[in-house]
Amino acid sequence: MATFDSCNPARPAEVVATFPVQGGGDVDAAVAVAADAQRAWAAVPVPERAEIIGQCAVVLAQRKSELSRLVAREAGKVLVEAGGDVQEAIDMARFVAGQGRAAWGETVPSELRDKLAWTTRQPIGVVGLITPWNFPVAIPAWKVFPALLAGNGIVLKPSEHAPACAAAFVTACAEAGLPRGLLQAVYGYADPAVVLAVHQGVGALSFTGSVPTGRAVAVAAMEHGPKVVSLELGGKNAMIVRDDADLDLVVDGAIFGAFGTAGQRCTSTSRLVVHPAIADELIDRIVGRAQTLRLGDPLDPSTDVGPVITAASAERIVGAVEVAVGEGAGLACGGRLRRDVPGCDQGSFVEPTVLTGVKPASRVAREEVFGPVLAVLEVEDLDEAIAVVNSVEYGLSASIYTRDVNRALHAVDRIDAGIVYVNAPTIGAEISLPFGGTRHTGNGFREAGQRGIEQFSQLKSVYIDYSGRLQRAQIDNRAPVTGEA
Ligand code: UN1
Repeated sequence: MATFDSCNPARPAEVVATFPVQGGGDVDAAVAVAADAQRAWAAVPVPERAEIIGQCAVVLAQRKSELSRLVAREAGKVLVEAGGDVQEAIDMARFVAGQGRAAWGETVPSELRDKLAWTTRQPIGVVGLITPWNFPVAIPAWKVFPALLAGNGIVLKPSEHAPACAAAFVTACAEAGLPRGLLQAVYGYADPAVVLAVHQGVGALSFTGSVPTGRAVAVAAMEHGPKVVSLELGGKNAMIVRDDADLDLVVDGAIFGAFGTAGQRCTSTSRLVVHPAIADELIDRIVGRAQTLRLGDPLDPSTDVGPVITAASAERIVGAVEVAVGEGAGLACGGRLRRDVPGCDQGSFVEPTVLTGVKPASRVAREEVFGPVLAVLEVEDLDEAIAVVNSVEYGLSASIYTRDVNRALHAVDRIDAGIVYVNAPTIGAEISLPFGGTRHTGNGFREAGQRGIEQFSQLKSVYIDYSGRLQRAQIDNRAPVTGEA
């Protein structure tokens, strides 16, 4: 059988794990096994499902160090951020476990006497999950735990860049007591993902990744029958900085937001929309800090910025910087691809990059770079700054730095994004609020929070008439229609 290797992006010759390249037949088998296990799981009371999910949190917490090291080795995330990734999965398991004893539907008063009206949730059946490499434990967890609580079986297709993280997550869930077969994983490149998207046995598909792949997957899924398809795609997240902002706070936020995870988060801060009165000072300070960031092995606790995931990504990122400079941006720092980072043989790193004088219409101001590149745009008027923030095709996350509460809330109201921060960068969402975006970032669903379960369950409205006679909604207890105008 053909196999593929996942490797350490810091040292691509170092193989982390070897997995089979799976295809259609493997997906068929995985769906069949998950469907079989799901029939029994759907009959398990929700609080009991929740207890097993709670146990997943316990096992993940016991393994946090080991899993974090694996995330650092396979996805190239620096150790503290790898720890955050695993912690997000633990948090999600705990949150979802708690939901197992919370409201499951709603009860509303009926307009008729002796009648009940309420909703309940039904499982979808088998759900397909396609997940990216950049949060290789957290994002599977965001999807897997709500889907399990809702009573579904699961087939998970993780990114080919982080299969070992997904496999370790699946193993932890199995050891926590998840019934055999309920959570299946299939490995490989695009093939199993495409088969999953169009599979007749899969009732819902949840995808996180790039816009072109997400669109292709969604179109294929919709063409092949009724399927709930939820998409979590890109971002072009902006931080507005007003002239009254605490600049120490802004510098810390911009550095973490733009260069954390080497800029490879869908929530990364990629635009700084700054008031001209403070722009020069702020750029100087951000550039000063950016130049002190240490590139290195993610496993070394003194490393600030790890490698980007592949050589091809690194080339794409520096290509975007070159285009930006060609379009008139100033290169204040960074912009170079580095393959000479000590201890990181042939790993591809991109230096933290700050581009100045960026025009809202230029490509780097509009297109997702997915790398450590911060584009600075100068805008004086707050409403104009908000219009710039809203002018791109994405609406995932945004932030405003100001000490003026009126300005802050004015922006919160008008920014068109799924997540808005005040005096904090665009990254760092917590799992108990919904996560997702507007416009091309997604298709209206949200992950996490109380409503994270919605993409994985069907609502059923139930009416129970205990009056013993026919009661007609909208008709009885109303004045009769006479026929006269
Ligand atoms: C992603 O970038 O794909 O808010 C997810 C954050 C993290 C999740 C990011 N909690 O940055």
